[in-house]
Amino acid sequence: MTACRCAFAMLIGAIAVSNVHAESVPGMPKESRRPMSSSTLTGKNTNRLLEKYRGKVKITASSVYGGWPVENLLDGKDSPAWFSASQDSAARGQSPWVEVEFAEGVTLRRFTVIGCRDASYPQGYFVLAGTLEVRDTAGRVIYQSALTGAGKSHDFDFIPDRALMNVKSVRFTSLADQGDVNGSGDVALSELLAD
Ligand SMILES: [Ca+2]
Repeated sequence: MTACRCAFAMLIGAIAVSNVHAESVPGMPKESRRPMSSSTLTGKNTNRLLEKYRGKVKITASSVYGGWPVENLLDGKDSPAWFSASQDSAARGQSPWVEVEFAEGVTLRRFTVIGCRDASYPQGYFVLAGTLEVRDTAGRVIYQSALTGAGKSHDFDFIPDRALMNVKSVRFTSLADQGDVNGSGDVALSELLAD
């Protein structure tokens, strides 16, 4: 992996997502269909759910770069991060995603995606905009929302206007990223938090 330090060539991504809106899903709460807005971190996510089910959740991704496994998303540390495989980025025409699956239906109040803070490759791999899709134990999409990342590390904080019940899986997918500003064409995320 070659870290490109010619950072902040993210203008293209920012423009690309300006017209993206959360898709309409039948039966989805009205609040979820609002247009994409900037994510704002409001206090720390307690990570209640992932602490409670530690070791009992299934974590998967669209791909993995060797040495930066998907388990890095749940290790409780900003570094190391998870990296997608080479060329698995929105900037390269792909839809890289990460997903948490619970062993049983849970109540979800908040889901936070911590942007790349990897100590070795801290720049050039950010996801700039992404969408969250939550499914219940019947496989139905019960919540979908798209956000642009907030802050210098591009974090995403999804807070539904009411608690989501009977949640089985949560998937975050990159809509725009810096896959075109690093040598590998990949993206990275540091951590996932669920309350
Ligand atoms: Ca981590």
